[in-house]
Amino acid sequence: MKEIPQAYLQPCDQPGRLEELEIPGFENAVVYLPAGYDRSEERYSTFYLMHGGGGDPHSFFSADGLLKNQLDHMIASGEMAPLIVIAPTYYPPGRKGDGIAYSAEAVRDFGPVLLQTILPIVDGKYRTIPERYHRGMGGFSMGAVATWYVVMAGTEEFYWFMPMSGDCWICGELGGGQHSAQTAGLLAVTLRGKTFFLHALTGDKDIAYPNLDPQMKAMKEYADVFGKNVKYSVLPGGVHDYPDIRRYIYNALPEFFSPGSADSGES
Ligand code: FER
Repeated sequence: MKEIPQAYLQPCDQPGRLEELEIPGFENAVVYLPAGYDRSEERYSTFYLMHGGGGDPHSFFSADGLLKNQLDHMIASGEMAPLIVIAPTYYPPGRKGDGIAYSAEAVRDFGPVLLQTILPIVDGKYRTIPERYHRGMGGFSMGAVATWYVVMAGTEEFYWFMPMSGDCWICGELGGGQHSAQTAGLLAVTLRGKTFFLHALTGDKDIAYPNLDPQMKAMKEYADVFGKNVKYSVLPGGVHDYPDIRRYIYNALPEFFSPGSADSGES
């Protein structure tokens, strides 16, 4: 897995910008608009990026500017086509500190909110390409758990998925580890015949590795559903924190929204 170039941590001379977007019943989402958005008539792909447990929309787009700088540089260098990144939250106001059992409910309930409420708001306000081939979703930890719910329910709306350091909880908390065969089986029956691309990433020192790794291995048993359209990458030494997650985004996001990726899933 490539390292993020040091220069990408610094501000870029072709910066995009961040703004807030109101979502009924939730704190504002943070939206990243790429350089040139305000001067063009272009339409852009959208990527929905979900924070980890206890976090909020500013967890990824924090005051340190690191993810924003990274995205600016990835686009300015031509590594990645310009895109819009939306960072919503799955917590209703005041509930982000309510612990893991509540988080499990919040991410489950968030799937329908994203599909039915947030997508139309985003597509109504921004110049998006409102088609599933131009929509992706990813997230860290509980944000990955949220992503797996949308993998199950949202392939009409989404084609590209990037769960990072978090497993699928459709069979219960930490279900990817505790019930790997059942989880993989449910994913397989749900996704058989659907077209999508999924890249799961984690580190072998990550607390979620014992949950995600058996799930990904169990999924590989269903080669007709999870073939070259599913990639799984493990960073040696990678841990459960935002710096390694930014590295996963650096490696995986440029594969999205591009015709070559869907059938080139070497890991
Ligand atoms: C995992 C998925 C999510 C995991 C932890 C989480 C330990 C989230 C934890 C938290 O928000 O506290 O596989 O493994």
